[in-house]
Amino acid sequence: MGRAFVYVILGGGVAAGYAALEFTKKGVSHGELCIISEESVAPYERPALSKGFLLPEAPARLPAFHTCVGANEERLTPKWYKEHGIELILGTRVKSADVRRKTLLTVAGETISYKFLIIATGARALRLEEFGVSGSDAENVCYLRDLADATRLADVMQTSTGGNAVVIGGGYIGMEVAASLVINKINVSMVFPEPHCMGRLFTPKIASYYEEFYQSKGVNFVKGTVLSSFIFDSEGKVTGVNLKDGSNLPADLVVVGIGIRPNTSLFEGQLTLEKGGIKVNSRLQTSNSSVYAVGDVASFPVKIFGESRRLEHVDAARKSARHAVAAIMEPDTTSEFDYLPFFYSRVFSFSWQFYGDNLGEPIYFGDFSGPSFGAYWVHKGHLVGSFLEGGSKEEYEAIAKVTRLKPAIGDLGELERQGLGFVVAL
Ligand code: FAD
Ligand code: NAD
Ligand code: ISD
Repeated sequence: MGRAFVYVILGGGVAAGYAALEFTKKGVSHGELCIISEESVAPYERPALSKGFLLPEAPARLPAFHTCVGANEERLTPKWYKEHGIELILGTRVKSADVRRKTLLTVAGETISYKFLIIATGARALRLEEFGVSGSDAENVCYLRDLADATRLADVMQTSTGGNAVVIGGGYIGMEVAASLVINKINVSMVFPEPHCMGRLFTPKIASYYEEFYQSKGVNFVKGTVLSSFIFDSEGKVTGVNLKDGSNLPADLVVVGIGIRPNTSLFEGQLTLEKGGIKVNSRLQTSNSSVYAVGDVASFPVKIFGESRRLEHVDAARKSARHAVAAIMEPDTTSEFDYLPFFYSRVFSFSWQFYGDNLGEPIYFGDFSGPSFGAYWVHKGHLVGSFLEGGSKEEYEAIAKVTRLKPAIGDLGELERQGLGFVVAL
């Protein structure tokens, strides 16, 4: 049993949706393209799951956040795919791939062949079991990667109002879900090993701004330790957590956000890997010329840094997907992917954006007791990264534009004095 397509997108997440839109813009014909996804719904904007989806009132629900609304583009509903002759093969896990034969084998036993493959398999959430702690399957222990996880989390949250939640991990999921839990009137303790939250991006000074606000909302930070075991009741429900520092915390609900692993396993031994992902060139092409990789799973050359990176953010997924499609459909006129890393988050009424790299010395500006402040990172005499909380559209555009230019900085004190004025003036 088998089907053949010219173009196959493996994975039905953010990158898949943006790739599909780009294929239609480049004139793909009906019946040429399919998306194979383990998920049972058409591609959607994953960022909504830790934000709008968890609101107590008028929460976001599909079809409202199908791609590509996150980039103010058309909303690609199942009807849209049908109208454009794009086959959505949903609820279907691919269990093996043969890049030499150009085939994928699904769990149901179907062979799907392609001329061009775009790997958009994203990543999976790391499990506590991988750190030697068992109990992730308990009914009130939640992870957050896909719609099924978010639906379960929202259900458990509803039955935990007024109770206690323990959030394991102080990264993006930890911070965004903790804010949602507070908004849902649940008491929150956050447990993570680092000395401050968002250790991959924030400096201690930036982190303390957000931590102080979370504390004012009742959040209890337990830093420098990790979970050692769960405490269960007689029915297998978690009632608390034991920590490595010897303390324990009560829990009606546990949310785990301890990082991800890219879904590369189908291609290990067949394609070149790098930095935990699938290595691609500046056309998003893997070591096999018929196979492209985009989004969280791809390690691609970031020209501005002069090295390859694997980025786990939605803007990179959207743009790498579009670029790969352009490289496939218009190979002669598509230039190399020249991407400026962009990360953002929204929690409570905060909203920040970051561009570039957080390397070198941070130079702070603005009012750290007020609604808008930021930082530049200066490395080897050049501005390489910019962070801004509470900026206007124009200010965010300005920090992005200037960061891309990597301007030489002779006088750090002058940069500090000019603050946001430095980028607005350029
Ligand atoms: P994904 O969107 O993860 O899609 C991968 C798809 O592949 C899934 O549909 C999966 O089921 C499918 N798949 C995997 N293996 C197989 C297989 N073998 N067979 C079939 N299908 C398969 N980034 C930001 O920049 N800002 C945010 O605010 C933000 N919020 C986020 C909130 C949450 C809750 C999460 C989980 C992530 C968030 N991110 C955010 C990160 C962002 O969503 C990811 O970077 C982005 O989704 C990556 O897109 P992708 O298409 O590469 O992978
Ligand atoms: P993360 O890498 O942002 O943070 C992981 C956190 O878990 C860190 O604080 C880390 O120290 C901690 N940790 C690691 N091992 C631990 C352990 N054994 N016990 C306790 N803590 C441990 O990952 P995440 O928060 O899980 O997010 C998952 C993915 O979703 C990431 O790719 C992230 O970029 C993405 N995401 C992005 C956004 C955004 O960009 N706004 C929002 C949500 C999710
Ligand atoms: O939080 C988000 C986000 O960043 C998106 O792209 O939600 C989505 C869409 O905006 C949902 O409408």
